Amino acid sequence: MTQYPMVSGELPGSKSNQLQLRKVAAVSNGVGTVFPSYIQSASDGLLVDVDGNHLIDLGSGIGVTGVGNANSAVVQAVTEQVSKFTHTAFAVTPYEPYIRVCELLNELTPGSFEKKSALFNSGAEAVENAVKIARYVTKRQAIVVLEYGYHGRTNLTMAMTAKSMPFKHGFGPFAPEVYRLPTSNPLIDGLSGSDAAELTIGRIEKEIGGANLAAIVVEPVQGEGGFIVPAAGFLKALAEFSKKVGAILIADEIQSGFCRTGEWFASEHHGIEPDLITTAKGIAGGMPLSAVTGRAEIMDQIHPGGLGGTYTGNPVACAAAIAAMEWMVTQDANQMAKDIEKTIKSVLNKLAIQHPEIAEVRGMGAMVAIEFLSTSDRKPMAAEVSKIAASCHKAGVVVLTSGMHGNVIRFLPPLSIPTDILASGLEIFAEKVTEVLGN
Ligand code: PLZ
Repeated sequence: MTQYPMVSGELPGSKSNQLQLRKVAAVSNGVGTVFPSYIQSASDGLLVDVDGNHLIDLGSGIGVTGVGNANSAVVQAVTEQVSKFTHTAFAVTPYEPYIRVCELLNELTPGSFEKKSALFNSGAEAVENAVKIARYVTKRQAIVVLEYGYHGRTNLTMAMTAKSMPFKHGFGPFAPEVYRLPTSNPLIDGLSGSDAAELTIGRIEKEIGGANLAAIVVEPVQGEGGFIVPAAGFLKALAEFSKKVGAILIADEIQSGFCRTGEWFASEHHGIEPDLITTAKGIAGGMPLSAVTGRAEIMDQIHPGGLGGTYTGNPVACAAAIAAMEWMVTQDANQMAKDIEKTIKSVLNKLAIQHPEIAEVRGMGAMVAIEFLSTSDRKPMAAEVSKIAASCHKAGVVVLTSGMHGNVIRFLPPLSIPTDILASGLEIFAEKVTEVLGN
């Protein structure tokens, strides 16, 4: 049996290095590349680079290819659609796949109430539109977001994103009426969900006033923030408060959705039924598509033409999404995520016993992270974490860092990753942690 990763010589290899020279010459410096091995093909948990190296993919292109790269059902659906037509603009002359995606989203997202959806291109665009809808419907302006939150790179979503470097630095002024308030981060605040919620709600009441609140936007498991899972009861309390004051609860499930956490949507772990849900990433097997799904009585208040865009709900992306969602249903992708959680946590929990710098192993399903704090003063160990990630890359394992302080490594492999490939990637990760921490 072939052993992965399969790497010959140094990474990145010579062909990748040549491409990197062209990249530096042609592509804006503002577009970064964490691991410049250039990819020519990919499958379930493997990325093959232009030098023929087979890398283990524990990041799914930032949580996108949950169904696996070049998933055969997605490839077939895309191929068929692309040979029929590639674009008409749904707002001009519509087509059926757009409707089917909306039907599937209305059915699969949490909430037993009647729902409607609208499609967009990127995650940030979905968040922008959810906020537009919430402001229109409530006739209010204030948007509450949480510490460690990430919602995108457009002007409004930069305002909603917590971390300055690299996302916001120098790009202001940012959109007004966005308020960042404390979240529940059990490792750091040590608070119960209801105590953390009391603090946040108290701040909303004093600093904004419930009557001015249009929406609270939450990530049920925070993505770029470092896979922080709010303590039980926190989101439920925010949902109840939001309802009480006539505001809208928006769950940004762009990273946590589509079976990533072992449920269709991470909101289900918290027992909440958000008024609006934003989705993207895992929705379409790598094709760019995003959506806002929510209560029909909210979604239907917007005037015709109020929501849209030239490419929104592109037919090829819709065909991919239908195939991807059907694959997740028929293959029981939630079970895959739960199995991945067991494999990852068994390795990481053992590693945490060996290394006291591992402050926490957390997350759900195939969305698990490990946070490093120094044992002497509990300071974030960002330098060590980037060293660990770089050594994994050199060994052919793609891992991603995250967290406000860059001291978290997150694992979000494709749900379809074969167990032996996942195990091999984790084994290398464990070796590199021990190498870097040296104990
Ligand atoms: N909301 C919760 O995770 C995208 C961004 C990576 P777009 N996260 C990865 C980067 O460096 O740009 C994300 C997310 C959550 C919104 C978004 C934004 O989605 O499709 O990148 O616009």
